[in-house]
Amino acid sequence: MLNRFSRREFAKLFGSAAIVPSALPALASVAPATHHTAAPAPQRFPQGFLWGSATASYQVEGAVKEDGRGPSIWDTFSHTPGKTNNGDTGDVADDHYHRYKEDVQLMKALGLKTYRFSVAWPRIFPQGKGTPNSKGLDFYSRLVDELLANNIQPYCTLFHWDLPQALEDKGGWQSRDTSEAFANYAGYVAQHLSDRVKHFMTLNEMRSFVDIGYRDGRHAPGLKLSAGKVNQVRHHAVLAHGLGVQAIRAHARPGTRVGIAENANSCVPVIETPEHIVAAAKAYRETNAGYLTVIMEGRYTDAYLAHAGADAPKFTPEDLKAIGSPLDFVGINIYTPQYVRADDSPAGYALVPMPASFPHMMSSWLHTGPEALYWSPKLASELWGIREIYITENGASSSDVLAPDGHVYDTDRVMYLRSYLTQLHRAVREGVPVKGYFCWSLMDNYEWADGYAYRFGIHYVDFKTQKRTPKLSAHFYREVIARNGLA
Ligand code: GBH
Repeated sequence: MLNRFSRREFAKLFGSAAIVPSALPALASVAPATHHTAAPAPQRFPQGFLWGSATASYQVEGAVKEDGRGPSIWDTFSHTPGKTNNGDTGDVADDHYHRYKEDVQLMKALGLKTYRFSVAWPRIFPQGKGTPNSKGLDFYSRLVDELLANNIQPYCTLFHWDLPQALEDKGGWQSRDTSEAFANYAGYVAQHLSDRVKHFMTLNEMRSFVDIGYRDGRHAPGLKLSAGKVNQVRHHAVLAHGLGVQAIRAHARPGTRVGIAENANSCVPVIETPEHIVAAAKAYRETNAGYLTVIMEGRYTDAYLAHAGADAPKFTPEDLKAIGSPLDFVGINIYTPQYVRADDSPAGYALVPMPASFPHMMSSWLHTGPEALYWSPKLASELWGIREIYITENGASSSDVLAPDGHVYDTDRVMYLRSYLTQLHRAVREGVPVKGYFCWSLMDNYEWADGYAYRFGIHYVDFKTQKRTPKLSAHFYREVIARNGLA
């Protein structure tokens, strides 16, 4: 069965040379496993594959008023009655700000090669811009030192949704000034940490904070803007990314690598036949048009602009140039599949809704479709010729309980991870250039509007005592890392 398409097919489909990069190394290296010397044994990953885990500042740190941190939109939102499950806030969270050394020991016990954390912008610039707060930077400097002392490579995200409230008060992501303030902040952090941090990601999941925060109102800042305004917010998000890339390159040490962590819509062909695969590729490009696609191609697709019509964002050619800045790597967060089928419509594809019976994890949105971990990096690398991809998040919520013997038997999370990693292995074996994988999350934490009831950790956290307990999934992941594979 044909499970990839040729360069000629791409050219025919999309026409433009911009998206049929002459390199297309991925295609050339998508060869039968026997030709791929990097993966020596079945179910083993290439030597040096980076096994990691991820967290985000507001979800784990706590200490929201410490060492000069300014308020973020999530402090405001979570303290607004009725906005979060049980009224939960990130005031204390995992108290990671004080317990980071203990948490690095959890990572070490797992055998992690890398750890992805985010910097809280309001710790560095309490007002969003202006005078930096050195005590804020000190925390991340201590964390980075602790990681390196334990042989764990730091991967640093610069924005994981905790926008300084002072900027929101001036329009937040509705204002272009926020994109510029982000670039200034990103350059500052890169300047000060790039002596030890070699990988930076600009923004985490633009799709989430734009659509859920500014359109649906279920995340901070809780706005329900009109389509035109949301399109402008989305443009400012990708612009912040682009200006951020430029600022990092201008201020970081040479050799610093810059990328992004985006939750691309993970299109999966309903059946792996050529027609559905081609449809999935078209859908991948169009349903990510306002995010990953404009970043990879430096232009909005015709269909995106046509669909927006009078609501299209305002932008300049310079904006697009910044947005399309070449990246050293692309991070993709992958949780659920979006099934796609071929269709006779002009678009050539149709999105297939999930049947009510489709299996999901504790979070009802988290449909369990492991092939997403195969198709998303594969389509991204083939569409845009990306040479270095990381799965910057993948994981699952489970209704974990501490058993009387003190263990947490999260067999469903183990099943989830095993089946997803099997698909990731399939991609890597075929030559899709995935270089690392970050499990979400190292430990249970503040799951945004869902509060503390939804646990994504591979370590169980007792939020009364802050005790961490490795779950069955942590033991499973440790075994995967130790053997660099699944079998
Ligand atoms: C990631 O989002 C985030 O980066 C991370 O911070 C988070 O903890 C983790 O995943 C687990 O959720 O309320 O029904 O509209 C994953 C993508 C997008 C999934 C928003 C949840 C909200 C579902 N998320 N979505 S709903």
